[in-house]
Formats: sequence, structure tokens, C-alpha cells
Amino acid sequence: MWRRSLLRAGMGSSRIAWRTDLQRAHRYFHSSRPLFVVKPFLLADIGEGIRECEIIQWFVQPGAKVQQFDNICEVQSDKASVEISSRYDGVIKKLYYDAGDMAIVGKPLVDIDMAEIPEDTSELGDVSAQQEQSKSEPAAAQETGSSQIRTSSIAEGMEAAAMNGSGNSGRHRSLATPAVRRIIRERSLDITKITGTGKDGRVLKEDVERYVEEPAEADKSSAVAAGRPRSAPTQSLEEETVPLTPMQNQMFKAMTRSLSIPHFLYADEAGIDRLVTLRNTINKNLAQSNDSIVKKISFMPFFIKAVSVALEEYPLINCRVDLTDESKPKLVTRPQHNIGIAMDTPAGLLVPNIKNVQQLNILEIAAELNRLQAAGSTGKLSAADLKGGTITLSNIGNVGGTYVAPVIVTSEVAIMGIGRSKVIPAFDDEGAVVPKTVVNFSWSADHRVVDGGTMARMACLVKKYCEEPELLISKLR
Ligand code: CAO
Repeated sequence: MWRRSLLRAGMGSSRIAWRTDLQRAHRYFHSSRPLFVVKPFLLADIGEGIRECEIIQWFVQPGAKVQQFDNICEVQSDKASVEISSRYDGVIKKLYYDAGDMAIVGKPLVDIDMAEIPEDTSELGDVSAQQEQSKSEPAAAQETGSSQIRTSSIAEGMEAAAMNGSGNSGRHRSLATPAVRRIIRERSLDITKITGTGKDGRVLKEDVERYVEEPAEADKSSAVAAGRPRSAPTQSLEEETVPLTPMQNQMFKAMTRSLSIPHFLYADEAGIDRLVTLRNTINKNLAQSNDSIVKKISFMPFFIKAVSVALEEYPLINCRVDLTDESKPKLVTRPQHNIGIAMDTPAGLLVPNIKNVQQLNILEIAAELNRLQAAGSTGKLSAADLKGGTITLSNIGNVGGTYVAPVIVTSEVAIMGIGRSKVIPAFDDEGAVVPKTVVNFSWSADHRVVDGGTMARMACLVKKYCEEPELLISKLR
């Protein structure tokens, strides 16, 4: 949870800030001349129990002058990418991490020389002279929790990351808007290798596209990490070692944690011909309706609602395991059905959730699913969209594949996998061969707290609601 008070700042971006005793420190060190105080600037608590974040990129280097709201770096947590910006004016003295390192919450990110800088920062003067001056000043106490964090809804695309400073050492070598940086990150490219043709050498989207068409030979290996197929002419016969992408890094950790859970796998086949008919009827009406914002629905809203209605009978499946005291594990019940949807996005696998599904009808679920899908495909899922899920559905059917063995998220006790539906020959009551539309549902449950019988009964109920959608509708409020 990106907590604390939200402050609206320029350009409409939401900023989260909290006060420290820094202003008081300024008062104590007040002087008639510019006075510099070296302060460690800590990676603040960004909530959700996150203890560490990966440094995706630095926007500053030692020697760079920064002002309030200048971005310092971008970090990636399990949940989202976050740009950390300075709350103060000063000069960056030291970076504590390299890009790709894991930064620890509460520990220093950078050292900043802070000063009561004149309004006109051009009067700041030569950095090295100021450093000399600062040596004679008392060492400052460590600053606690002073930072300003902006949740980057991955690509707002509206703020250039230009830094203040003089010469190369005083500014980030390659400038780009967050939207362009996202594209660069998704393609696992090195921004410093791309020639920017924008103002002050800023890297534009066209520069990235040009670079991708004609990349330097040494950079072609980066496609491997991003999981993209390589074209035949660039294929080398030698093995290569490449770092994981930030998304792979997060997936690596999350899935490693998940596999500490003993998974109970249960799978069954549901006949969904009646659901197909119902969906067709609804879609025909939606296509002709001017009132509805939803113009077409997929099978997902029905599956999501079926799970929610079944959870009313099996609340255990919506719990989470609390291991705060590992010697006394507990179960936390959750009245909200915040149903996570595994989403295949350009940035990789993301799992936003639809909040309070227990209160929504099928069309409301469809509208929210559409919103999340649109946000996912444009990199605009927010931290709020991603947090607080209570159970997950993973539908691989739009990609292909009949069966899927889903992996449980550690804050949940069950996940449902959905394969691709298909029409198969089946026997009717008279023994005649008839076409039948079937889909495979598979469930993984945390076998430490969910017994197989409970999971199977819940799965049978979900199947029943999908096979006989009239029953599902009868349960809607
Ligand atoms: N069987 C058959 N067709 C399916 C289907 C299934 N299980 N699931 C989706 N489809 C069809 C839809 O009906 C739609 O076709 P029509 O337009 O003809 O109706 C088409 O595929 C595209 O659907 P969609 O993907 O836009 O919408 P959705 O609501 O069905 O699914 C979402 C949404 C987000 C679940 C899906 O887009 C997605 O990202 N799936 C991948 C999830 C994933 O990666 N899981 C693995 C996670 S573990 O790494």
C-alpha cells in the first residue's frame, strides 16, 4: 500500500510524501553563506511489507545537482515500479548501489550535500569548492525516511527525467521520458547505447525503434533475457550468460517463495455449452445497446463470478496464511473477494485484481476486467490495482493449451487455472454422438491448510455454476 498523504503536485502526477525532521536540521545549520551538509537519503518504507527493491536505473550520478521533485532513481518492488524523487535541493555525493542491485528499505540510497541554496541555483557554484567547505562543517546525523515517492503507473509518459547539473558527471547521461524508458526496459536495451535525437540528446521513441532495427552487435544478446525469439541471421553458436530482466527477477523470487507451499492439484472438465449460448445472447444485446459501456464479454466474468459465489460457501479458499509467528501459523479470513487475474501484458505476467467481486454483477465484472486489461496493455496498472488480491484465476485459454498447473501466490491459498475450451464429440442421454464444448479447470490449493475434499467440493461447485449458468444468475443480488 503506497501509504501516507497524497499530495497533488505539478503535471498531475500523484506524489506521496512525508515529513521528517530535516527542516529542523536545516534550521540548526543555518548560516549566512551556503552551507552544505552531507545526508544519507534513505529508501523509505513503501508499504506492503516490502523489504527490498531492485534499482532499475539511476537518473543521477555523483556530482549532479538535484532540486525538489527531481527523480533520483527508479526501483522495482514485487508490486510495481516506483520513481524516487528528491524532496530537497542539493548535490549528489554518493550512490550506494549499482543498477540491478537490491536496495534495502530504511538504508541509504544516496548521500546528498544539502544546503540553504539561493533561489537561483546558478549561484550554487562549483561542486568541488562546496565539498571543501562542507569538510569544515559538523557531520550530519543520518536522515531518516526522507523521500518522495511517485508510483509510476509504469508509463505516464508526461514527465521528462531531465536532471540539473553541469557537464556529464552532473547529469544522467541519457535522458528519456518514463514512457520511452519503459519501452527500453521491456526490450532489455541499454539506454546509454542509444543515440538520442531529442532536446539535449533526449532519447525518443523513434530513436529506440531505429536502434532496435540496427542494434550494435554486442547488444543483440539482450533479446535472450527478454525471452524473445532471435532471428536466424543473428544466431550465435556460443552460449551466453545474460542477467534476468527486472520482471524475471521479481518472478524468480515470487515463484521461489511460492514453491515453499505444498501444492494440491485438482483438475476437472466442465461442459459449457449453456454458457456459450448465454454469452452469445448477452453479446448480441450488448452490441445493439447504447447504454452499456461494455460492448462484448468473454467467458472470464462468468468464471470470476462463479468463483465468488462458490467462495460464499467455502470461505477457507479465500483466506491467507499468517506466518508472522512461524511457530503458530494462523489463518486470516477475508470477506472481500478481490479476484486476481493473471494477465499476459507486454511487460510480462502481472496479476491485478477485481475488488469486491461479491458485490458486482457480470457486466460490472466485465467492465472492470476491460479496464484492467487496457491498463495492463499500456503499462498503466496502479499499485492499488495490483495489491490486495485474495484468490487468483489464470486463464491460459486465449494463448492456447488445454491444461495448466497454476502456482499459488504466497498471500493466497488457492488459484484456478483455465485451459482453452474446445468442441469434442460426446454421448447424449440416448447414446448418440453430439458436439460438446468443454474447458479444463485446474486448481492448486495450499495443502497445509486446505484439504483435498474441500478443494474438490469448491471446484465442483464452480463447475456446476459454469455448466448451469442459470443457477449462477439465481444467486446474483
Ligand atoms: N477458451 C477459449 N477461448 C478463450 C479462452 C478460453 N479459455 N479464454 C479467452 N478466450 C478467447 C476469448 O473468448 C476471446 O475470443 P472472442 O473475442 O472470440 O470471444 C479471445 O480469446 C481473447 O480473450 P481475452 O484474452 O481478450 O479476454 P479474456 O477475458 O478471455 O481473458 C485475460 C483475459 C487477462 C485472462 C487474458 O487476456 C490473459 O492475459 N491470459 C493469459 C494469462 C496468463 O498468462 N496465464 C498464465 C499465468 S502463469 O504464468
